[in-house]
Amino acid sequence: MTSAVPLTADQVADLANTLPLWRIADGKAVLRDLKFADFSAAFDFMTEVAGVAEVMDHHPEWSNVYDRVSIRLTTHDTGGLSDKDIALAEAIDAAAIQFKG
Ligand code: H2B
Repeated sequence: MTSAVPLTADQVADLANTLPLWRIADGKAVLRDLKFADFSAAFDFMTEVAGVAEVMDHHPEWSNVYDRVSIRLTTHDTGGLSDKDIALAEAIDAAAIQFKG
């Protein structure tokens, strides 16, 4: 498995363009809150993302309440944001489109 590459300061500064659906928390993490039709859709989304995360060996911090999922992405191995967070965020954005119907 390839190791995570920390984002440069320029890449962090450009995150609003790279990941427009995510908020940046202290330059150390990105956050996104999602709402689905119901619990079943939210859980199907989480199941899809869990599979992607396993393949990527990069895992979200997240919580679920009924039809809502809150996600925080950061890289524990490097103590901040890395290329793996961008890749996982992009995969999550694609899954959100799929499961939001
Ligand atoms: N997920 C996240 N979000 N950050 C990491 O640093 C990380 C991970 N490291 N998943 C992986 C697992 C590492 O612990 C294994 C050993 O590759």
